[in-house]
Amino acid sequence: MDKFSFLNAAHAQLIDDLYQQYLTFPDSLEPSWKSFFQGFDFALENYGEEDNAQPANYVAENYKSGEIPDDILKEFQVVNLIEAYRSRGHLFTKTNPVRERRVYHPTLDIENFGLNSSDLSKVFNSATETGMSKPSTLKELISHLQKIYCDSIGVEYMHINNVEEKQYIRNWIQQNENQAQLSKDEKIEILKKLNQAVAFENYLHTKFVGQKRFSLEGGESLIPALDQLISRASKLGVNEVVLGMAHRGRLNVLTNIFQKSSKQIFSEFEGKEFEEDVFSGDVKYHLGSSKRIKTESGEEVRINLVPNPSHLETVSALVEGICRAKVDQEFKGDYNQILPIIIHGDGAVAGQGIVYEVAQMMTLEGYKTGGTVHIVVNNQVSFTTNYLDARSSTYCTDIAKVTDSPVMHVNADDVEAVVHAVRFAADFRKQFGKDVYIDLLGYRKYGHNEGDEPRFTQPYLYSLISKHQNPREIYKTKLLEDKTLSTEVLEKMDQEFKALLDENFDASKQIERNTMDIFMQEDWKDFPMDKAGDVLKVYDTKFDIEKLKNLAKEIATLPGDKKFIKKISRLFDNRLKQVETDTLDWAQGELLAYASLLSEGNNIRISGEDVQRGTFSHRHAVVKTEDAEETYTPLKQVNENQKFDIYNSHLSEYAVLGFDYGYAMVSPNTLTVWEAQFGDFVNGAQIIIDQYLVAAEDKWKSQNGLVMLLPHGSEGQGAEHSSGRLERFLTLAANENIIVANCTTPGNYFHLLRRQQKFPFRKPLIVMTPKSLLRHPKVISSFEDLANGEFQPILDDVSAEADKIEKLVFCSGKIYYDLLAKKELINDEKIALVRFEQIYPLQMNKIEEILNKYKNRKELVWAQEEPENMGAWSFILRHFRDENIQVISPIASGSPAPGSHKKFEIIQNNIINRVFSTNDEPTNKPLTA
Ligand SMILES: Cc1ncc(C[n+]2csc(CCOP(=O)(O)OP(=O)(O)O)c2C)c(N)n1
Ligand SMILES: [Mg+2]
Repeated sequence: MDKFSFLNAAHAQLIDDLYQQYLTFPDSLEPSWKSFFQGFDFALENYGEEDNAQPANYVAENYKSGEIPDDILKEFQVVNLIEAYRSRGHLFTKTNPVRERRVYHPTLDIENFGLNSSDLSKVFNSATETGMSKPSTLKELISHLQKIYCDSIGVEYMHINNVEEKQYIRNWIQQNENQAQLSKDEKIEILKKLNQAVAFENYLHTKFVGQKRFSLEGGESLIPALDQLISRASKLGVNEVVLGMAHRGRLNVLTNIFQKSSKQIFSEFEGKEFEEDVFSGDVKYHLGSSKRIKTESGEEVRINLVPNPSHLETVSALVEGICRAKVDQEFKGDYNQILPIIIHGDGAVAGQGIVYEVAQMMTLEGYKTGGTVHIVVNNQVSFTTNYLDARSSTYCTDIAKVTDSPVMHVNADDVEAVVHAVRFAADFRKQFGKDVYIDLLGYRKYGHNEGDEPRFTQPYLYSLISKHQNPREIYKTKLLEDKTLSTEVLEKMDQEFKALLDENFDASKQIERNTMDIFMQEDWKDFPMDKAGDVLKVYDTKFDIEKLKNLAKEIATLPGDKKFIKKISRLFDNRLKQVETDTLDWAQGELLAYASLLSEGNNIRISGEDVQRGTFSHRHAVVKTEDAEETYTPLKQVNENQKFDIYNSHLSEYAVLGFDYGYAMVSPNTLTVWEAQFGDFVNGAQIIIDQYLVAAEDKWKSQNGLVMLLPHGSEGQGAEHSSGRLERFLTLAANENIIVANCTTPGNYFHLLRRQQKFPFRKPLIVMTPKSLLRHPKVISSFEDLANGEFQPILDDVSAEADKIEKLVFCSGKIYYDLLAKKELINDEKIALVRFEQIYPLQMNKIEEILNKYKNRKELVWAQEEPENMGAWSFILRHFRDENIQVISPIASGSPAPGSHKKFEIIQNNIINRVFSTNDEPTNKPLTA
């Protein structure tokens, strides 16, 4: 490296400009430039001449003429060295407990900065820039920088663009040379937690040989880390912690942080079932928990571990949603009272895309949570895959760069450094409300699980690991050496904990059956789990008609003192006209459901891509003034005591659905709605649906009232944008785990949404929502329908004379209006069109009644516009095994809809004609276009 490269690169004008900036706002400059000019000022003060007081001139002229005094040049070079420690020091740390780190170039050797060993004893002023109290020798300075930047903690923060944040971090780590300062009591507490972590794993290892537990061994310092993070955060005002983590170390966290009795955990290892047979339960390392604990310093904190599926990283979106719900509802907008913590594996955090989707939520108005502390249990391996095959980025935590978040890479064997790092995380998060990452660099003592042989794939690494002391032994030795504790005290601590485990092991044998620890049970006490069948009961969703009319007028009226674009004014005028003429369209049905629920004391949250306006421009829940783009949200005016929040999300389905599912998980009194742009995009979030939405009640007794709106229906828009994948939801429906609806009237939609909040329990509701029906002249309801009606899962054909009906047609959704148009066109009297407005659970008694009523029918048909292998047909067939029911649909297909509009019309007409055909062609034959 050219020893003067830093100076050579300097462009004279640029330097002058920057110097002026430095003189006015020194903190607005990149730290390297700031240091440069500080060095320059220093040099000027000591060696400069008045008429040459421009840094660029000074450097350029003197460098050219070779007249810069050597001392000044050296000072600049030392400034460069300091900057290099700050920006690259993390590459040269002692953070890997079991193997040598990769070598990065250029190194921090002083020769790379134009310095040499003869400079080591020289005194440099710039040392004071690094927190040293006075100018110091280069040797002292390097030792100081090594401690701050290259010891057990590597700090990455120079990528952050905000100068204030960088300055804060620099000051924080410069105190006490970035080494933990702990009292004797604190050290004992840390050892106690480490002891518990190690002893717990050892115990399971010997008592339940070869059983899967996903041991934390090699990363046990996670336990004191969490303990100290929670204490520090609670001292800073946090009252509640929400933790998301995967398999690794979860049992240890449940026992040693969540105080779940090891007796219960041991009994689960013994295979004791949960008490309630109706729940299928889940493996022990997926269960959640909620507890109130007291920290060492006496603060009470509520801590929650979110139940999670095997799918790595999925839980992180829920953690954020849960925290946000608590901020909105319980902590009245104060983000400092709750702390989200996400624990990742090194493989998962680098590999799973949802990590990025969640990271992007950090400052978004509708999704922020005041900063998340991320801890990566980095055991340098992912199942059998080496880190070099697990990512292209330097660090597994490089996602931190996306949000300008600091990272601390810590040697997990140095538990004091680990504690120091998490304290930093709590402080930084509190100060700036941003994410922080802790990369806990350890190893994995055994295979991926305890039955695996790690030497198949990493024989050399595991030969090193097998000889490596565990972090407890390392810390004990340290405490003995620095005389914090005596051998006797240490042994007593070990024995006490071992005795406790023995006692619990014996007691676990007595347990007959276990009770499941329910996540956030306190929030659900008013919603006891109800038995199957309740969804089909009638719930009173009526609403006073006069009040409803007033609400309708209120939300259709724009403020007179604000100016909106013409189209908006017209749209709202039209809404008022609908109110006057008692012809309410789909949007009014939806908005009035929200307005009435708000006025009854519910909160509402709606989120998804472009939901404020609505993808199809029907909702306009938020409008903007013409000149200033000031927002006006009519529904916010309805009830000042309730929240109506509607947020356009970032372009993510997986994380946002996970977030909103999490939100609803703790918000029974908030109608929480997520809308897909088009129904087919829901498949990007399939993991949330499969692992949580349909299964959480079974696995963890967790209720959730989330509403999913999925625009659905063939309208000739091409192969996509037609399907909310109704068939998938129906395949996943069982034991009333979800409700699936496809309504055809604004009135029924109004009652469907209101019913969500009237149930004495909560169930996810999936609605296939319309597109063209939003403006269809027949898709209107009256105030009477809304105010005095109820949700009707099945709509019989009111125009049909039962005795005349020869063909009974069951259908659902938009196709009904196409069929109706044809029926009216040909004045048909032999066909009855019955709509399934709620497809799951089916209202079988009503259907039976209908089947009996049309006793002269010769044919029973299910008509759908989805291809035969999609839509509801398979589900219908399963439910009408004993009826001779036939299908009329497009033929089975790999894609949900035809590519061209023309083809769509042919197919759609074909189906309609088929339903009304009087010829003898059997209707069970698939139709081709
Ligand atoms: C989405 C997903 N893909 C694959 C798996 C299977 N799997 C379970 S653990 C694991 C390795 C995880 O590695 P890492 O994140 O480093 O965590 P560790 O087990 O090392 O603690 C894999 C691939 C999974 N659980 N989830
Ligand atoms: Mg790993």
